[in-house]
Amino acid sequence: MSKAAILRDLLARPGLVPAVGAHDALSARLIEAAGFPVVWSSSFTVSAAQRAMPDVNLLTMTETLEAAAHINRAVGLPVVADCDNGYGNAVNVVRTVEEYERAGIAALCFEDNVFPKKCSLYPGMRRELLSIEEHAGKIRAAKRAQRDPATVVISRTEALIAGWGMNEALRRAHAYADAGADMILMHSKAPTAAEVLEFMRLWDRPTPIVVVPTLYPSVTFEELEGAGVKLVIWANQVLRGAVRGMQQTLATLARARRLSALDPHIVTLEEIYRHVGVEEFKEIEREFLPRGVSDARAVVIAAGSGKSLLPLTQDRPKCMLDIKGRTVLERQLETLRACGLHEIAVVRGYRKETVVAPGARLYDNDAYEETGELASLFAAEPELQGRFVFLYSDVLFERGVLEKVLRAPGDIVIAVDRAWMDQRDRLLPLAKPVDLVVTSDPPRAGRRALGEEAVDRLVRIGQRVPPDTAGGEFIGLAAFSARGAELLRETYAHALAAGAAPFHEAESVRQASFTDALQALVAAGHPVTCVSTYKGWLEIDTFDDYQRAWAEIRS
Ligand code: SPV
Ligand code: MG
Repeated sequence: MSKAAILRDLLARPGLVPAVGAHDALSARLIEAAGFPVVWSSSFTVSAAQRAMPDVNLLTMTETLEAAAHINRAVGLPVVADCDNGYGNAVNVVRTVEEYERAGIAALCFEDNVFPKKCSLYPGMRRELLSIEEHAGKIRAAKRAQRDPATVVISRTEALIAGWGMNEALRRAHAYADAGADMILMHSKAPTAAEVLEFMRLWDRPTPIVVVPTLYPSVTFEELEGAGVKLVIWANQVLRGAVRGMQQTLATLARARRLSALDPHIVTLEEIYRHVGVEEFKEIEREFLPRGVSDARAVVIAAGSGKSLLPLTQDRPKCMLDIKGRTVLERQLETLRACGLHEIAVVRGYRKETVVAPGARLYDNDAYEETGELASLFAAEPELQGRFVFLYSDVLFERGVLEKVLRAPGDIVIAVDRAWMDQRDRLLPLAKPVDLVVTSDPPRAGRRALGEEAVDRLVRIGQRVPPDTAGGEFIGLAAFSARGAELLRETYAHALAAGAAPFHEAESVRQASFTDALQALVAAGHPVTCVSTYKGWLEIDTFDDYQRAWAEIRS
């Protein structure tokens, strides 16, 4: 059903139909949201709002059409377009009808002003009207030009506006109805509705009547309806309300010079997002854009006190330690950004005021003394929606390691260093706790995996994994898909609700490490993919590590 047919349908019902004037696409959308059935694309408000110009035919047909087309596209409602005097003679009217119909406009209104016209509302103007014959010819031309039989052609007479009297108004209305106009707009500048109501009493044709009560604003909907008017156009009040709103906003801003002073007077950003369809846009992105890393976030867990590095960590957490002029955290953020991850969150705890993380969102786990990494991760729960990367704040890794993790298939992916297998004998007995990993299909010891690797799944992870069974070391880097993130949230919520104690290697869920959550995911039957790396990372957990970092990092 064309919008013209929708409009015809509306007009065929008994009673008066209101049309509200829009000056742009957003105002049209607000008119629709407020429940009005028809939009008037007004030359007065479009000239004022879009060009700050008087309504005197300064805008061309194509400019006016562009405005009407934007308005029309923004709403599902039929639009009645103010086409002034058709921008010339009957020849111009034909092109106007063709172009407006192509843009999906339901109705076109042509007034019998000469070109260039002057807005009907301006006081103290000498007015000239076309001859009845010439305007009737334009209406016949418009009716013949329309392709959609439902398109509504409104013929407007300015006889009363020009002060030419009721008889001339009636003569013109009759002639235009005879020329085939679907509706007659009888404009009036009288201060009351008396003139228009008198016209309605004298009107003896079936052609329905349109009015614009701008200058006789106290007339009620019911009075017009009772008089048999079919369409009332509330033409410019939305713009005038908007101007008042803008002036008040500006006056408040000039006075307060602080944006929050405006809060009670302006709509929220969210409201604008709603009107312009930001959610729909996101939905399209989610559904159709290739999944790059740019939609992924990173969450760095930096809440712990780093006791193993005292006294270096007396006044700052480990991530704030300096290595050759840059902090560990700065280096991490650099690697993340180099891999296209720009949405970064850092969870602080110990000496949180010293954490400097430019461009990252900060979350706090103030209970860092009594809780574990998992609680810190969930301090940033809003970030755990959609794809995200997890990392400890005390590991530095090469970009290639992160890229490999991001490329790997699977909803939950962790990086496992296989160099462990070569070094195992040298490292035993372990001088410090290590997150050891048992996987389903580890590469053979001493062989660095090349090319396509078999899919290797996590079987067991933690610091209590017997070293002789371990096939690698977890490096503190993991990636979750949107589904993986959901599984993690569910697993955590479930463990919390069950009050699981112990929770894998931890005494309780509150004290759990990230690896306990991974073990819980495996236990619940969710596959965790292990991506092999061979060194390419270092951890800063002990003073030895810190010294090694200084030695190994070149710049
Ligand atoms: C308009 O809104 O542009 C109109 C109505 O044509 S009036 O301003 O009253 O002429
Ligand atoms: Mg107009």
